[in-house]
Amino acid sequence: MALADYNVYPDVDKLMADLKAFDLFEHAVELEAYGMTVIPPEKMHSSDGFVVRLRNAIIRVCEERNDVEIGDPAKATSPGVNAFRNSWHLLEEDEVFVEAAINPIVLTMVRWLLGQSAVFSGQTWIIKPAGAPGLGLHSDSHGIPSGAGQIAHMCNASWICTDYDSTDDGPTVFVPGSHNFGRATMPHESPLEGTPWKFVPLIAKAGSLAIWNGATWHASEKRTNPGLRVTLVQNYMRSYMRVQHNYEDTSPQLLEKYPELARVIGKALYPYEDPQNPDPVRIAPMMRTGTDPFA
Ligand SMILES: O=C(O)CCC(=O)C(=O)O
Ligand SMILES: [Fe+2]
Repeated sequence: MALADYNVYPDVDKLMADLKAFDLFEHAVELEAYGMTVIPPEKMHSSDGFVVRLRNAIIRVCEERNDVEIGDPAKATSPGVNAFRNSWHLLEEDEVFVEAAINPIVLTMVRWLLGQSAVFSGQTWIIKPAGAPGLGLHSDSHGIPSGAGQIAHMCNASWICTDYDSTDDGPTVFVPGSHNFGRATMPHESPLEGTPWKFVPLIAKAGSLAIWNGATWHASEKRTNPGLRVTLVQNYMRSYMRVQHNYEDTSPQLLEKYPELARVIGKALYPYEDPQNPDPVRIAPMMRTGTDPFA
């Protein structure tokens, strides 16, 4: 008799049943041990043609929102810096983004990491041309202070929309086990050249899902191959520590009279004001909070 059969711990029993039915035990263990795992397309239970529809939708929305022409990502050259703008908040642009967000394998792994109350936090694309630089090592668990690393607080469930065959494709890279450090990277640990930490590349076929504990340190390599790397990034979070009232609408008169008030209501913190664009002014303090409990 399996422990789940006693039916005394429903939040876990359902997960165990799903992990078994979808053959995900190895991925669940990798996620615990390494802080990340890659689930191949054949295990994703996606509908026919899903990843092609997803890739096409990303390209279409990018073209429409940014007034650029991209065409076939395998043949496209750099669409220019404008293509990187307006990349967030895709859910209502095409139902394929809803399919991506509620895929049963995605939700099983998300709930394994974040519990049954996990919530969807945001979707954005990455469209990366030849010559695009990499990104330094960082944690996505913005706002989680060091000392709170025993559990995952948020995660990143990214759909790989073009093949990542080697580091020349400019893939994400990970420091295995770094989720257990329970803190964000310090500036001197961040650049891939010179960081003392060992990292591994995300190698995966289009249609795979890469999922990582948001606290797992990751970065990306420079892309040297022609064509575009296309990714749908999805963030999920635990539901706790949400404000009871959205004080973003506090009157300008009060804010001006009481300058401390803006800080107290988190005026410069998440969520973004512009739904389609991350706001560096809001990201920086959220990320810094991850380095120290007093930050
Ligand atoms: O793969 C990349 O380019 C880095 C992406 C990243 O940091 C993220 O999705 O959080
Ligand atoms: Fe990241």
